[in-house]
Amino acid sequence: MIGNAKPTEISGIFENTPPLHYPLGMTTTLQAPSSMTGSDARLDAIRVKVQAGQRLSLDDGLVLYETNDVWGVIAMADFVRCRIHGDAAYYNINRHMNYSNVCALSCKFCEFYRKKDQPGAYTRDMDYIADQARGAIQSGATEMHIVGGLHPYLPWDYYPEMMRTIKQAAPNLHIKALTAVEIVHLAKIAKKYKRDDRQAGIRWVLSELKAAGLDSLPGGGAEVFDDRVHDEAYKGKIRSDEWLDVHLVAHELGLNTNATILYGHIDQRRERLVHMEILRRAQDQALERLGYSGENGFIEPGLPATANVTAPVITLSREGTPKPTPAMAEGKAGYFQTITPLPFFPDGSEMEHLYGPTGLENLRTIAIARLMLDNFPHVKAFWIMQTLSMAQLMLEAGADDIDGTVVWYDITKVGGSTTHQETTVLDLQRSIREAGFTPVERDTLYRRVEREGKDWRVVE
Ligand code: V47
Repeated sequence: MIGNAKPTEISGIFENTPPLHYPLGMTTTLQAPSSMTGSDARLDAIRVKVQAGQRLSLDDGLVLYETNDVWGVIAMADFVRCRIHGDAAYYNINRHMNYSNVCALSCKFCEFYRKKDQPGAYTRDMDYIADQARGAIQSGATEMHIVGGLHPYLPWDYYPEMMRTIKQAAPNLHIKALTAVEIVHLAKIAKKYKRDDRQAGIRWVLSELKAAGLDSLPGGGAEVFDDRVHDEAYKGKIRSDEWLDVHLVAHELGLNTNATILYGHIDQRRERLVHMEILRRAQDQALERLGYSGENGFIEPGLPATANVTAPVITLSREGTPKPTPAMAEGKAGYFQTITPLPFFPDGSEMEHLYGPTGLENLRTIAIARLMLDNFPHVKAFWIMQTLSMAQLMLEAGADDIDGTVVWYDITKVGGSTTHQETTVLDLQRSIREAGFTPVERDTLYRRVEREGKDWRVVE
């Protein structure tokens, strides 16, 4: 993008130069950057599918990972991103909070967890939690993002109490809390977990938490949906089938959720693509419930049983397809809002000997997530893990969201940072504008927010 000029201005200034970002609703042909045209003929067929909004196959995904023409891949992702979102790029004002870092598991990639009596172990009481909630609204936050370890001793009652405490202190604060892994753990400690009917226990937990104030689920804990990777890097954690059960039940209860993929450790690129395919089949199911009808699109043969293959194929990347909205879901169901690719950070983990992915691999993975997850409305470049500079570039590579002000973050400490990892609204907006997009403050459900100081309201 050139300066802050809008795409239409650019095409006006430089005749015959296609705009770098395609405004919402603009019909145009997808062009490879001229320097790259013809550099990898395998991308031509993929470009045709992308232009038509057709679903890409796993083999297409592998080409996107293997090609040297990474800028060709990025141009396609930018095209899809702009077809869905125009020049909008989202951020929010939020707070992350960890109620405890004590965890029964010892995942090899994780530097966050502590054992109960280990130095640095903490568990927050309700006074701390209420203080955090009050602090959040005083600074104008719309969302509290809460996760913790699988605490072996905290009683079930702690969790609904945490929801009620926050809502009492800050009634308008959206509570996005607890990964699928924690939800299954809670079903166990509440003695509601039934091996032969897992969804029943999950339903009980989510219904109770929703009644106490839970508004949506974050996407953590998905890692990579693959048994080999699971057994080597996070044995003991729930597998993909249970992670998907939690999100399915949450959707059925009308809660929106997010998804993640934690890549760049011992995973292989094909395993990442299978993970994405499993997620997009789960989203097909959620969108079908919302009333989207299917097409005869592509269905990958030979997927694990966790990928539901009975739902029709539904894409949002076709010209003119409406995005799902909370209003559409009202009374019907929830859906996946966002995919957040999380690059692995080795520091402080048991897998410290590994390198972690490079910047280019991160850019490529964001772009591929945008292209493969054709039915996810949003792709988030989480600036805390990607860095703000890379997140800014990722807005040009398929991402439409960079998360929020965050303030405290304890899961990863990139580049030796501490738990205080805060950015300002001005920095978020500046990064977005410089990338040629229009900053849009959103709430957790991606509704536009209008504000005066710390007072805000949803406008759509
Ligand atoms: O569940 C843990 C991952 C997740 C490491 O839903 C690591 O909007 C990289 O899920 N290197 C927590 N990743 C973060 C998360 C998230 C963040 C922002 C937004 C949303 C959302 C979700 O971080 C964990 C785990 O998968 N993680 N350790 C690591 N060393």
